[in-house]
Amino acid sequence: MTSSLALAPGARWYPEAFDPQAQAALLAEVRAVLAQAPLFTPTMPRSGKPFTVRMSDCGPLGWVSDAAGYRYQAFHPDTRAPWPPLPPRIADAWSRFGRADVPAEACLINYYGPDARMSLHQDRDEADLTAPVVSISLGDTAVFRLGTEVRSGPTRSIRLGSGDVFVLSGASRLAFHGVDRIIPGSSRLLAEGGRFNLTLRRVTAA
Ligand code: MD3
Ligand code: FE
Repeated sequence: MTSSLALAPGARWYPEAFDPQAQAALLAEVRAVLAQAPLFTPTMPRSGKPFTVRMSDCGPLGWVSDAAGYRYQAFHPDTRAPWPPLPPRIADAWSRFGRADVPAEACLINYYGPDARMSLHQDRDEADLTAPVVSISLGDTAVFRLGTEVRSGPTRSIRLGSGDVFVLSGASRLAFHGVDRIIPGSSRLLAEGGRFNLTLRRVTAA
């Protein structure tokens, strides 16, 4: 049994849904993906400015950003190789916290070093906005900001720690959100420090 908190309609937080042993097993799956699909540095579509977060993906589709824009595609932007398949424990997390009837199509892996952040944004590159997004945090704590569907609306700050799961659906699926900062040294899961966040999604319309 995993307890949870409803932060807003459609936004549910499961603190420490994964115990340290399960976190280590998920991390091993992430490492194996990254051995095949190394972290890349996305750039902003208009300015070409690099993100401070580095990324990779697994599953049939992966999210990328470069001069041509934001999109999902089936291959790594640098190696051009197909994304590795979803590893079993990551796929199971989608079935358990997201949807059991259809598999996830994309798992975006974000890596935050000590100075990385993610500005307030909406996730709207998915044709299917009815499916939830499942987020898994591994490593250093993130100071996460959750707003509403309106950019200028009120926000709240939530500390997402290692092993936490956050599920967005329904009325919160188009909420603005971002990562203000991470707290270096707050977890010992990653030998190199920093934080991985996995987001599992459906991308194509049903
Ligand atoms: C709220 N990632 O990859 S995960 C992203 O911690 C992203 O790396 C953040 O925002 C991170 O797009 C936040 C939690 C999350 C994920 C998707 C959401 C919150 C969300 C979609 C809608 C509203
Ligand atoms: Fe997002």
